[in-house]
Amino acid sequence: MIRLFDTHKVRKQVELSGIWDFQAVGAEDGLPAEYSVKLPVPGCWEQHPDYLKYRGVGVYRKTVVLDKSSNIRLEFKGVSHTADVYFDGKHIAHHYNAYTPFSAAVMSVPAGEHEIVVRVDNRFTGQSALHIGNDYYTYGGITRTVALEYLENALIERIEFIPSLEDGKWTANLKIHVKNLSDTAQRLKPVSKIAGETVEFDSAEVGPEASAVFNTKLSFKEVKAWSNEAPKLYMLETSLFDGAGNEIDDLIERVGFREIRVEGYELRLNGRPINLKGFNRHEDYGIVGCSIPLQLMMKDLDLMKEMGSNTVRTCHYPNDELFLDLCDELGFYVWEENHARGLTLEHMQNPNFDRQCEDCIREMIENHINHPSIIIWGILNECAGDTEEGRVKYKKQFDQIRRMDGSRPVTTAMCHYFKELTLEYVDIVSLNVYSGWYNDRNIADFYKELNNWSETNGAKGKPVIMSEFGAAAIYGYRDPARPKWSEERQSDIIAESLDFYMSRPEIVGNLLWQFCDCRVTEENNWFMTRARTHNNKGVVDDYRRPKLAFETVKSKFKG
Ligand code: ADA
Repeated sequence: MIRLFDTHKVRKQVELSGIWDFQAVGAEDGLPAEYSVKLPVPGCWEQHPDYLKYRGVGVYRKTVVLDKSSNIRLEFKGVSHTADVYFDGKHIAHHYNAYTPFSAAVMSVPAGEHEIVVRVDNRFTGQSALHIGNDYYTYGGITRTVALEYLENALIERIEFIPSLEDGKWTANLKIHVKNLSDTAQRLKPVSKIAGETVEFDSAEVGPEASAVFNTKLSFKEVKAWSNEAPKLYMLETSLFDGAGNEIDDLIERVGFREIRVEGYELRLNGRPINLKGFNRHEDYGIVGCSIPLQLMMKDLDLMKEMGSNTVRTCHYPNDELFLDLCDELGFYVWEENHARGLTLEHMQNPNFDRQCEDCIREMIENHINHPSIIIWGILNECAGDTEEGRVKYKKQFDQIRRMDGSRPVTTAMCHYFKELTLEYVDIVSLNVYSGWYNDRNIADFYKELNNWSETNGAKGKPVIMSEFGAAAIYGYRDPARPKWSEERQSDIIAESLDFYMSRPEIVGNLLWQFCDCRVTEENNWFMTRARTHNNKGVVDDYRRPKLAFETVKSKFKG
């Protein structure tokens, strides 16, 4: 499944999910002559008995048959973590980062059989600044859906729909990004339909192989707002016409009318203060790894809802669009962030770091800007924001986000208490604090010290989110002495944390670390502090079996 709704009526789109040929190869090898294995796409290669912990290079192959001669585009929703794509032997795309989509067009492809080959690399090398051995697992493979699209000589590349409330009335800025694929100039004209209104743009001449943006501001009389309680969605259908008036392409988006703002210590949705109750969730599930099928994504959200949660943080990378579609439909608030976890200054000095972060932010926002569920953009979880060089990099990334989308508050989850230099850049102060687990500091006293520090060091008057807190427990390990790693102790620490944090007026959100246990890498000695080579701080385990803390969280969030 590509999305939870049809994105085209005109453009023909074929999903390439299914069984692909696969061959593991050496890092220096060329493309294989023979393929000995079959693997499902989407999927992680770790689900195959021969590749349970394979870190290396693997090549996927699929034969497709085009029923007519056409320009085509291949769209990959996620390949972990570096992809090189070949079409009929010709290299057409290179992409780094497991968690953002990319595409490549091929012009004038004849009807008949063609070969798609994807070389996938999940190694940790100096080339990769963001995927490193870390406290989550970097799986390998084509882990999200692939689609093949038939294109005419121009296409709608993407659409941006930014709603806002002006004097109680909904308006929206609408931008249609189109591209002329041909080598001659042509007149193009988009027409959009939403909520019973039709928007005719003036046609414009677009140069050979050039892009153009059609921009307008819309006002609406009677539309319903999107919120957690009533997640009303609208289809935004845009057609593209050529100079002769032929409808040559279309793109359907699904949007919601909602506005999110920080006002004083409050986070306001459609003018009304909201409180975020939720979880950090890694895309990880026993057996299937990071390639989670729809029904299990939905199960996660159902479990969160059962606990009275309304929010999910996509720690520490952009998520599968299907998951975001579900959040839109079910009315979950989402904090989405770029890909980075715990990078030291040395990691941030990798020559590829700035570019890889910039690409990740750009691809995240371009692809996810229309999801009403996303109400916060985050960056650089627990990186070196306590250094001068780090501060400059944080600023650069916040500036990039605000340039691309000024409609959502920005934040970063921080842990360099009393030293962080980035407080002035955030709209919301986000604190990762493990009092009670990594140390026996008093939860309330330590928070008050932190709050005092942030208020006097650049974040005066800003709301706070407790972006991570929690404790580890091994599923099934019960002990009346309530030692660390027992389900009882985890539940105690969470209960005490929630009782205090939920009583503070400036804390607008509590996001537990974490929803589910997740696999971590053996590299960088993670196994030494992570029993089972998993981060065990989930309130459910990696198979979603609830620990004692499940009921505790439920009683606090619902109580
Ligand atoms: C950090 C980090 C998480 C996780 C957590 C933990 O706060 O952001 O990714 O590693 O600590 O379990 O210690």
